[in-house]
Parts: sequence; C-alpha cells; structure tokens
Amino acid sequence: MTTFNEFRAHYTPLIDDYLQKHLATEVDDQKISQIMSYSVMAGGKRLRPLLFLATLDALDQQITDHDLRIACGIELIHTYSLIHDDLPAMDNDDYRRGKLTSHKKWGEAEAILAGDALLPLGIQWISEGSQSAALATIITKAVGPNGMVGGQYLDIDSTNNDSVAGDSQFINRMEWLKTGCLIQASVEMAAVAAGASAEQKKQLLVFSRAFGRSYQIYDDLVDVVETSEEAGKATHKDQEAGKNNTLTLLGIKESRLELIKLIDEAKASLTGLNGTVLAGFLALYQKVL
Ligand code: GRG
Repeated sequence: MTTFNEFRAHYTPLIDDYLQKHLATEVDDQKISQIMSYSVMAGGKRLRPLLFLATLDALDQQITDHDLRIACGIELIHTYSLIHDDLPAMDNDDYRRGKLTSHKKWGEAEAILAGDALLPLGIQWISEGSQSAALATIITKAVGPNGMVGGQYLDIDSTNNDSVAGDSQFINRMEWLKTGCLIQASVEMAAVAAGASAEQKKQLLVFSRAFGRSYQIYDDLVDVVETSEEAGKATHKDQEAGKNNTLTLLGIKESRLELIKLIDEAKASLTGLNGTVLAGFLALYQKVL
C-alpha cells in the first residue's frame, strides 16, 4: 500500500519535469515560453494534479503518460488563475510561490498574456485523448462563468461590500466557485478517465466537495497563521483588503471546527475505495489546526 507521502514524493518530480520539458518544447516563442514557465515552475504544491492522479489510484488505475499530461494541464490552468489573481486590477500582489509575481517580474501585459496562453494550453493537454469531449466539458465548466471565473467575479464585486459580510450563503457560493470547482473537476475528470462506476463517482464527488470547501478554509487560515516567508506570498491581507470569506464570517475557532467537520466527511466518503493516498491530502491541514 502506497502512503500519501510516498505517492507525492514519486509524482511531484514527474509533474515538474513534464511541465518544464513540455512548456519548453511545445511553445514556439521562447520568450513567452519563459514567462509562462517562470510562474508554473515557481514551486507550487501541485495539489490539483496530484489529486487527479490520486483519484486514479483510488480506482486502482495504472497511471500512464497520458494521465500525467492531463494532470499537468490542470496545473497550467491553476497557474493562469494565480497569475491573473495577482494582477494590479485584482489582488495586486508582489509575491507568489516565494517569488516576484509575473507582472512584477515581466510587466503587466506579459503577465496577462502568459495567463491567457496557459488556459487554452491546459485545456488542450486535458482534451487530447479518447475522452476528449467529456473531459473538455468538465474542465471548461469548472473554470468558466459558472465556476472559477464566476467566483472571482463575486469576490471582486463583494470586496469592501458590508452587505455581504454576514451572508453565509453568498460567501459559501463565492468560495466554492473560486476554489472548489477546479478541485472537484480534478477528481471528476479522473473518475471519468478511469471509467468509475456510478456509485464510485458519487462517493468521489462527495469527497471532492468536502475537500474543495475545506481547502478554501485552510487557505484563509494560512493567511492568518503563517508568516509570508512560510506561505511564499503576502499574508494577513484578507481582512485588511476588505475580503469577505469563511474566516471573516466564522472567526478562527469556528473555521477550525468547520475544517475538522469537513475532514471527517471527506474521510467517510472514501469507504470501499482504495483511498489511502486521497485521505492523505487531509493531513495537509494539520498546520492550521
Ligand atoms: C480567473 C483571475 C481569475 C482568478 C480565478 C483561483 C482564483 C480565481 C484566484 C486565486 C486566488 C485564490 C487564493 C484562490 C483560492 C484558491 C487557492 C487556495 C489558491 C492557491 O492554491 P495552492 O494553495 O497554491 O494550491 P500553489 O502555489 O501551491 O499551487
């Protein structure tokens, strides 16, 4: 039986190598390739690609090179969202993943274009195989106006808006769209790629919903409990920036309790699956509990 740490130690370098090599060889212009690669290779945790691969593992699938390409496609899309989120017109951040943000390093137009280039390249990598249409539908829905971008819009629209400060339904929806949808899509695409049964798919969707919601609460808690060196980005920013999130709604103590509840829910959803590696993702939260 493989543990989460063994799985992560095996696949993270494979993901990193794939991303580096294929951004260098599949993007014709060396300059934009370098700008895209700067942010992709800046040292993210590779959470979403690992989640995709771990879901295949939970369904006893042998992981192929094609699966690795899909996993890396998800990371390209995630990196696009971070580059655009950091722009002056959005969160206006100087550091991400411990390095200067893309616009600080290369300029604003370059950062916008690097993000714009990563999104379709990610969709291309995800949708090249035999399940092209099904996977393309899942990923484009997850990151479009009824998914990640929709959530980002609600975030921007509600910043410094006191009328949503206590509105838990609004905040849950915004956070789910912004963070949860891409996490759920990573799990759902693996379920489709592995030909999971209806019951297995149902269980995995319960897992991904609990995990997606818990990850945003975790990220909000990181903002208050970690220093910027530890997090590799500015921290203690959300409250100052007038952000409305689960943390501002519930406070630290209740957010931690909510996180514990979601961890239990996520673990319980894995009964009957080969879920050791997937369950291991939940250990990530220990540092904020
Ligand atoms: C489309 C402009 C645009 C934005 C999309 C995802 C998103 C909305 C913005 C990013 C802001 C943010 C902090 C969202 C919450 C999701 C999240 C926790 C991102 C950080 O992901 P990690 O922790 O980061 O996986 P690494 O660097 O490890 O990949």
